[in-house]
Amino acid sequence: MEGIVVKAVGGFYNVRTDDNKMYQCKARGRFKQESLNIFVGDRVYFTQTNENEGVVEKVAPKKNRLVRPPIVNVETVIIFFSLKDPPINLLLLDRILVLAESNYLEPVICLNKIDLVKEEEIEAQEIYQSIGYSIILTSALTGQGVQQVKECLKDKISVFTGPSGSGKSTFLNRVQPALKLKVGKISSKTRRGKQTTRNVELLPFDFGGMVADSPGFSQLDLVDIQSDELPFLFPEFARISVNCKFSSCAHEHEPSCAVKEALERGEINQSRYKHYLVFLQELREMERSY
Ligand SMILES: Nc1nc2c(ncn2[C@@H]2O[C@H](COP(=O)(O)OP(=O)(O)O)[C@@H](O)[C@H]2O)c(=O)[nH]1
Ligand SMILES: [Mg+2]
Ligand SMILES: [Zn+2]
Repeated sequence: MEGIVVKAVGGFYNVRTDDNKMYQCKARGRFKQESLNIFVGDRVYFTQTNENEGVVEKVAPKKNRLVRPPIVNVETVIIFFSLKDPPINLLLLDRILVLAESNYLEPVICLNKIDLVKEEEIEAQEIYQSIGYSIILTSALTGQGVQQVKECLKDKISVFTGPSGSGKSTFLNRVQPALKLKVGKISSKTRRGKQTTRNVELLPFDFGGMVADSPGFSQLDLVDIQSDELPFLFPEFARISVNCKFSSCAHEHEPSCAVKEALERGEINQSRYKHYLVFLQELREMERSY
């Protein structure tokens, strides 16, 4: 039999089969040493030992792995920012996009709390749409964007990520009220919500697909990324860098750099380029400290 690990606690794996039955599984003896290699999100093959128990025999190859929360085979990452309370932070958005790109995830950017701002005031929408990212304007309050987000979640393993207080839990409850996720109260001091989500578990959508109940990328260090990879994690840079004089161009001080030329023509966004330099510095400093 086969299914997906939706929860892992103390050597037990809760596995959901494609026909939505749950089995509590242990790892086969021989496999136990490798049991550290079984994660939430893994597709596993198991032998049924009891009505709702089994033994994992084999794990399918993983497509990717997030470190925090520990979850594998994520396909869609819903990047959730509110436009107000708290306001959008483009440096953090670019950091999450770099992490998503480096993990081969398909990012969808939700700009939430659209009910609090005017649509024509949303600068971020144009910047990121022109790069090619999917943007959905949402409101957990009015329900705007719920249908569009559902289409992105259908039949996929997804994580929601983004700052605390941006409305992730409220919105997910709107997508599927039965999830009953805890909603954090915004503290009037910081205008940020409290962190209310913890252990990772995949929750099923009744329209198909699953979502991690704790936010992805909760550790936002750019670990495991090499500084010379970074130019390829900004897709709009990668597309035109074929025209840079040097194939290893870091788009910094090199002559005949197509990226810098595009920046001067206004075809590359200033804040994206600025954040690129911030991350480049960060990665080089990490590399020097090894
Ligand atoms: N005006 C408005 N408030 C929202 C919206 N979505 C969430 N909120 C509020 O923002 C606060 C934080 O929401 P929560 O779902 O806990 O955010 P999370 O930390 O990202 O999970 C709560 O007080 C929600 O009621 C929205 O679309 N519009
Ligand atoms: Mg939450
Ligand atoms: Zn260049």
